[in-house]
Amino acid sequence: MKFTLPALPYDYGALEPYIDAKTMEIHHTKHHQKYIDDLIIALEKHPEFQPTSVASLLIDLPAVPEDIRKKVRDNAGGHFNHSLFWQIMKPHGGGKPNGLLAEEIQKEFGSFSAFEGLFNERAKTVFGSGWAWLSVDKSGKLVVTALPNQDSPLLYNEVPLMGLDVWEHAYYLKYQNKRPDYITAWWHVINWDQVEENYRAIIE
Ligand code: MN3
Repeated sequence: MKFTLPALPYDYGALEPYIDAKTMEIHHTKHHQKYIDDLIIALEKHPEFQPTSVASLLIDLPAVPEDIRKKVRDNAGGHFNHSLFWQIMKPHGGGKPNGLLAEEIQKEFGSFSAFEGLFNERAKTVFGSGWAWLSVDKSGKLVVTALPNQDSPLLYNEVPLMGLDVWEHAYYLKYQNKRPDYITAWWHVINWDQVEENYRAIIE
């Protein structure tokens, strides 16, 4: 299994003015790359252990050799989470989801704006570094959660549809301490078609 940095599906400046080009470039080529590098270094200690995918490491973390488990949790998490993050954004994104996902959001949270409010609240109140998530739990229900560090919903038996990185490295250059402004801006770049596709991949 080779772990490599996925190419962004758009240019670094494509999400301007909501997310600036410099932040995107550093985030992708330095931060995401570092998780991959550190994951590879950790796994090199156990050549007998051959994971089939980055997701499999997180879904079955107890199968990972104990002495590298924490490093794998953090760095496979970082790799998986960022790979998803790039996909669920696009230039001229935003708006609202359609189809099945829209129906399910309505059913679970009452309305799209109630869902948005809950998600924003989770994202704002992550203390320190972490992510806000929209995931599907093991009973098939949509859930909004906040998780610390690079913890993936996969660790908790949930499959993420979309996540918002609220580590300072994701917004500090442009927004400094104003995380709520970054969160508000981010809704303009969500790729709802991809989020819907992620949902269909789970339920169909
Ligand atoms: Mn990040």
